[in-house]
Amino acid sequence: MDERTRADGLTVLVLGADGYIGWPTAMHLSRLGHRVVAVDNLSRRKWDREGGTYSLLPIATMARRVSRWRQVTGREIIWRRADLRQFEAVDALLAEFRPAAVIHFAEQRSAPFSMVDRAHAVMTQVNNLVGTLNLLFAIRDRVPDCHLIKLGTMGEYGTPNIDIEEGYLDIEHNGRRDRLPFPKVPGSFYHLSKVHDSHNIHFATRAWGVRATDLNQGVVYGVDTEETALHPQLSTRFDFDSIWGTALNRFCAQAAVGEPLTVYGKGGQTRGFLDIRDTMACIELALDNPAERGECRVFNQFTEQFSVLQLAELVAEVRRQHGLETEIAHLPNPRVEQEEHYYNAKHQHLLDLGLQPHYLAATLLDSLIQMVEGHRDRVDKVLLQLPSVTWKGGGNEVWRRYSQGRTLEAVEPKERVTA
Ligand code: NAD
Ligand code: USQ
Repeated sequence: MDERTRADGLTVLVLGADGYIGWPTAMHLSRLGHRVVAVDNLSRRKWDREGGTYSLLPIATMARRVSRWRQVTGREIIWRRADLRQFEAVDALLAEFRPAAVIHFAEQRSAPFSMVDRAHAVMTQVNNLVGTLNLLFAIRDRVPDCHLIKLGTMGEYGTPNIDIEEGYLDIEHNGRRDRLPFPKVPGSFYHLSKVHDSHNIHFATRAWGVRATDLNQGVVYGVDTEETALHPQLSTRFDFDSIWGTALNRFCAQAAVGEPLTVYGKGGQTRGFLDIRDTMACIELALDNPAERGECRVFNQFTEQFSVLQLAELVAEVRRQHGLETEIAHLPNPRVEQEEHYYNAKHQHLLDLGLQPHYLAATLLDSLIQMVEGHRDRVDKVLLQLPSVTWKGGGNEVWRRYSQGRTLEAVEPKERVTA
């Protein structure tokens, strides 16, 4: 038995368990001795097919993942395909498993995807808001004591010219004082969906006494956790295209194949970041220290902040140590965002609970670049280039024409995805 296994394992639903963070979390909690129910509607694989995108690391099907997990560790992860937009499905899951905690990752999480056109904006907000609302009602009626751990995002705050607090701000206005939700000015219809979710969750805690932890997470990087490293069929995704790939993933992939690093605009856009191993640790800390009944706790979940240009320079420096020069290109910014701004976001609560961060190291960047090099035959350079999805809409027809002509099967044989 693993030395960290708990005797008092909880029943935990992991929603969005087929995703980049959801799958490692399901395994991590299973290894800790929790009874894990992994839930997903596989929409992300469908969105990949829609846009001709794919994970650089081959990912196994959920059925194969859970059977490999059982074979490697002797542990069970219960797998259920369900769509959070269908209330009956959510209600049935909570009635059947009566979880002590629900960890909710199951949303459309790409800012560019939400900005393709009206249909994608509507789909993103319906998917995210309806799923979370269904969950809140099912918790109220089936498991009122259950702890909801919801993944929000640091991008909910935007880039205000004041320090960003953890969820709430003490305000004095016209001689009166109050503690109110921090004002939010997000930068895409996706990020807005998270703000709307946060308001709905906050209301449910006040109205019904739901316990909630809203984790405003920064950009996550890395693919190796103790559990994903156990077997190639336990790998998680690595996205590198302009719709799903985050800037750091893209820079690592671009460096690996000798393409210029695509910094949008000046590159002064500053964000919070954390290692995927710290995401696991934060979820564990939230689970072990639940919110009170009626409490809507907000933790800013990141460990360091970097500007986009700093990240590009870090990647270029790692290559330089191998004697390789990397070009940093400043491309026209397809997004509407500040390219130079003040940024100082607090992130103390998780440290107070005991988080011990893994800071971004050159060795980790090097290993990510080497991982891409090991799969360079799977890198489609077109996906590395400047996106045709723009925040103002102009180029989005091009994206649609491009994506319609491509399928996942066209860029890689099906058996490699599901192997
Ligand atoms: P992902 O796209 O890899 O995974 C999300 C999963 O949710 C997918 O497998 C998808 O099929 C599933 N899903 C979506 N809608 C669903 C629905 N209606 N019913 C059931 N399943 C559904 O995303 P990720 O990178 O793992 O992110 C997980 C969560 O963390 C998201 O909520 C995201 O907003 C948040 N987050 C991610 C990052 C990051 O850097 N990846 C940073 C901050 C916050
Ligand atoms: N950027 C580049 N070059 C690229 C790609 C992006 O300069 O090739 C820039 C963007 O313009 C932006 C910054 O990098 O200023 C971050 O973009 P990103 O694509 O790395 O991340 P973002 O769109 O913010 O979204 C990601 C996840 C999302 C999560 C969010 C956390 O996809 O699910 O919510 O990070 S946060 O940024 O804190 O909101």
